Amino acid sequence: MKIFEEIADEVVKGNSSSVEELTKKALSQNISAEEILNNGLVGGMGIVSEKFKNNEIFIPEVLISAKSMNTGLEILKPLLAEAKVKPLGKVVIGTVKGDLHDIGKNIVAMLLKGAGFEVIDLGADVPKEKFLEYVKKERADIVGMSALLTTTMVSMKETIQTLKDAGLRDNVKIIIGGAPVTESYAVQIDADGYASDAASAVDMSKKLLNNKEN
Ligand code: B1M
Repeated sequence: MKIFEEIADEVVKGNSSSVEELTKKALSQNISAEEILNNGLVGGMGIVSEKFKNNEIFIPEVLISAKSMNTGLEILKPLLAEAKVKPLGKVVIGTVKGDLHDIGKNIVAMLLKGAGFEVIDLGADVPKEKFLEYVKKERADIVGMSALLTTTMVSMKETIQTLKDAGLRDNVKIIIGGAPVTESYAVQIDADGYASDAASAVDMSKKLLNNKEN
């Protein structure tokens, strides 16, 4: 449908006022909030995600697109809640204890949201106890941890141990990332996945949940 392409296009351009206008226009044409979300907004962020992965666009453009997507999402939210549209899964995400770097984590959170996940962002400097609390409280499907300092990577390991001690390790998939983090570190600390960038974090999250269902 042309209006979906138009919404997606404006998300890619990061044009919040057009996204708002087109989202309202689509609703006035009796198109469901779910379709607008999946085909328009999420479709647009999917293109952004691919472009970011291919180095065709960079962080500022991703942030602007995500902001425009959020403008549309805010309009749809009450309708989606009414229609009980099921998100792809629930992700609890944060930058680990001692670490204040949140730019990369915020991009990961935005792309996950853009892909249709429900994201609970705990912010930065998140202690292991808080991850545990939210995994329990929110019945999360995925825990996402970010670290930018070599000295804080150990908090990822401690958080996983805390989940194990609470008997909740097997209830969630754990994905980690951040500049100093590697695939082999993920294996070493018993995380389920590592992603080098935000778009890969979305791919990995989808993959892990598919495996969880099987
Ligand atoms: Co700091 N800092 N910093 N810093 N900082 C680095 C990380 C550093 C490499 C700079 C350097 O020395 N060359 C260095 C770390 C060295 C090390 O440990 N090996 C460093 C240091 C030392 C420090 C301080 C200790 C400096 C000081 O005070 N002496 C201090 C620590 C504070 C603390 O955290 N306790 C500090 C402070 C800061 C600022 C507050 C000033 C600021 C952060 C602001 C903020 O985030 N709100 C800052 C910044 C901006 C940086 C650099 C310059 C940029 C980081 C960034 O945002 N990159 C950084 C140098 C660098 O990386 N070139 C540096 C852009 C971002 C989009 O990339 O976060 O890697 P990134 O995220 C990517 C991927 O990694 C991945 O996807 C993202 C998008 O593609 N990803 C995930 C990230 N999280 C993921 C999670 C996933 C999956 C993928 O799954 C859940």
